[in-house]
Amino acid sequence: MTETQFTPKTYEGEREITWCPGCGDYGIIAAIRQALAQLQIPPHRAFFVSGIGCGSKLPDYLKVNGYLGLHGRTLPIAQGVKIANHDLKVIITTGDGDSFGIGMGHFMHAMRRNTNVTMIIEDNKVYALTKGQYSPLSPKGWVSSTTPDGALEVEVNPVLLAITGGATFVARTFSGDPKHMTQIFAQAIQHKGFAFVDVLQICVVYNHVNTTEWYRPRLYKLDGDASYNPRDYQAALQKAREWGDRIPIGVFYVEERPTYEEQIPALARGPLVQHAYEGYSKQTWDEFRATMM
Ligand SMILES: Cc1ncc(C[n+]2csc(CCOP(=O)(O)OP(=O)(O)O)c2C)c(N)n1
Ligand code: SF4
Repeated sequence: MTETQFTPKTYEGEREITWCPGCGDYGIIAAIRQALAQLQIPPHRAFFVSGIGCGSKLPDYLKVNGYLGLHGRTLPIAQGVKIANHDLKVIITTGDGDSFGIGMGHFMHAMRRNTNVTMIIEDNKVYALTKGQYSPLSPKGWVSSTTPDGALEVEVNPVLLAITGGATFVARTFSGDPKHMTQIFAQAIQHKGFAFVDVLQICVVYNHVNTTEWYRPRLYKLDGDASYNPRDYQAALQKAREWGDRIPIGVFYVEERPTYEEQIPALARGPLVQHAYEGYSKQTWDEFRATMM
């Protein structure tokens, strides 16, 4: 039997957590730490990227490599990190506003590239940090400070969008189900390619509709349905459209496709950060680096 080296505590950060009591983000961060320990990922081999928002504070509360980027710019950063050092496990933790509002364009292109990163959405269906304005995931008719008469647009369906956009692992889980989240996060992190996980996240301050009491009787697990095959594209599309009285959680879709990094010839010689100073002296590189500091 091999000895366990890393435990969920290994990844615990030192900063004081400032989320509201009862926020679903507490469950998400606990499940992420569980999944990292389950996979025995050394903290220095994990790189978390986030944007701006309540959920985007998450990497700040972990003891791993992390980068809190600009609002909506998680994916350019995450893909850059992955290309510079494809030995790292790159994980994005971000809100639905960050990803599907200002960050939407990046999302579409990252999926079709199939960059080998994991994107975890803390989906509370509002812009919580900035006091509860509607987000692209708020349902049509949603009343907020910016939509006092109800949102006019239909909401984005993130799972359907991920399947049709080219993500090669697409799942949904719930911030109130620690075991399910851990299992889904571990699968997503292990997947080779763009892995997308939509986490239905409780926001006790700005979302009084999609509460724990609202979700519990509606959620059911695809994982428990032996007749469901996540490699069946048409079945996945159909499941992704289900919302309302019954809401599926679990793995919707899985596909194998070459990753973006695999198709870059230079990366076959190992991570870029380990390449020799080809054609330039070390002094030249050191001088160049010094100009960037
Ligand atoms: C370029 C830019 N535009 C707008 C903002 C203001 N802003 C900060 S967080 C945020 C929305 C966050 O919502 P979401 O990503 O859903 O995260 P949550 O707070 O709900 O976890 C906005 C609009 C900003 N910081 N930068
Ligand atoms: S406002 Fe909502 S999302 Fe933000 S910390 Fe509080 S409960 Fe969590």
